[in-house]
Amino acid sequence: MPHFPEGFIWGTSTSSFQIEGAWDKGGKGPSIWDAFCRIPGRVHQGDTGEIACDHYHRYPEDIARMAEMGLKHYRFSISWPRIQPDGKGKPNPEGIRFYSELIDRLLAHGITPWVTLYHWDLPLALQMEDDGWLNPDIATYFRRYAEICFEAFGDRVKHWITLNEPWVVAILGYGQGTFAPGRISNREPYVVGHHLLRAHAEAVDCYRTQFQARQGGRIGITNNADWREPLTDSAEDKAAAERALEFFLGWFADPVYRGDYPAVMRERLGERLPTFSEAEKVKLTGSSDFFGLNHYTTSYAAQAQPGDDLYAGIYGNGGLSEDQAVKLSADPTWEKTSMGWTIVPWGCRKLLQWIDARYGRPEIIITENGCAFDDVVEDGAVHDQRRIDFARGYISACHEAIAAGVNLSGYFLWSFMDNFEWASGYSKRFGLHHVDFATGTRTPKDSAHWYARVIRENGW
Ligand code: PNW
Repeated sequence: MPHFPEGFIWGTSTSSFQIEGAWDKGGKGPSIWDAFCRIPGRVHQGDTGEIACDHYHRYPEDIARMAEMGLKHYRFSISWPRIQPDGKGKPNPEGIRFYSELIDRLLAHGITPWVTLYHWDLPLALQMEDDGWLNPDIATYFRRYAEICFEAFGDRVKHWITLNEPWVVAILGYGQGTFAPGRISNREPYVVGHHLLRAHAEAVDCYRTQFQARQGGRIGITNNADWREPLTDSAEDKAAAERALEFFLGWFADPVYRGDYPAVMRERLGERLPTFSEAEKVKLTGSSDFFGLNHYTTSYAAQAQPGDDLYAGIYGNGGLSEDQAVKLSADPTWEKTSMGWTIVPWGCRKLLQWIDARYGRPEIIITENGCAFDDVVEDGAVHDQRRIDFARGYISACHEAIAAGVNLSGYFLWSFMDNFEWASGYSKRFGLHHVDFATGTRTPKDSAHWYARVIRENGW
């Protein structure tokens, strides 16, 4: 049985909007996702986050279940509008108290909290009054919000993640318009990406100058990336795959590890890609204590040919494919999850090796990996063998990457329980626990029992 290095971190992940509910309780202000859900047609069957898993009220039960699994690490996010209802100004004491009690209870059960500051639920007022991530001033607001969190929770939280998946915020929120705030543009994503990076750098600077020495924690950013496999051995297709990875992950990781955007983005985007000042480059360079990675799927990449419809039969999400001149496709033999995402474990190994080489062997932590499948509840059990097979495949790929020299130190499964899957509402289930959204009842799936054993044995 393959084992992982001593001290390898095994965890599960969630996010505030997807599980908490209590959308207008405890002094919380509305977020852009509360608003987006109420626009007809944006979210599957008009689902909302009003109740979600009701984790806001049921967190003691959820933490008890975590402890039952033997979970030692749990990643969750803080809802900015619970802390600052309109995104600015004084902290809301009830919001502070909620997360403080959550953290205390996790620690009392021997579970280490990994806290994401921003997992997409922007205070609505910042969107309506300040244009959200399009406004350069948001870096200052985010720094202030982060400071409140470090101040309130940093005595107990030692693992911080500034932003979850800025690529999704920029591309799905401002490029394709399928996520809040629902804007469609081929210019705004690059502006938004720029201010997300500046905001990240400000939060890290705040932590490092005001808190890190005293509190002794670590802080980083989490990016998402699929793997891009060249469709053929041609030089053109290899270059296309490399370019696709640079537009996907290099966009957000190069500034953090190398101080600026990939050259290929500058060449192809010209003035649509903003530029960093020298001071910003200094703040960004080295601004992550670990390389947070969310990874779900793989596709082939080929050089786009004139007349190609880059979005025809689109497989997955390539971002703005025309900007990259990349045509994506999937091998018909690859199995897919209920999201339509291909299951290709070796893509995970190759991506880890690509990151390892490009960024100089950083410490990598997979902060999300997982899959959606439909559940059948029979006699109080969910026999989700496909989820077990998926996780076994990807965890094996992680093991191979480590054997090949990659400095991977942790793996978090998405997700601890079924939850609000954004534009798909409650129709997609990623959880290790089945949630009946009518009653809130949680049922551990077979995958939860399987993962508990992986954690216990540090391997499988
Ligand atoms: C991530 N894409 O979202 C998020 O961090 C989670 O909140 C989410 O539930 C999970 O993955 C599953 O979707 C993504 O289109 C959403 O490439 C979309 C994409 C990637 C990640």
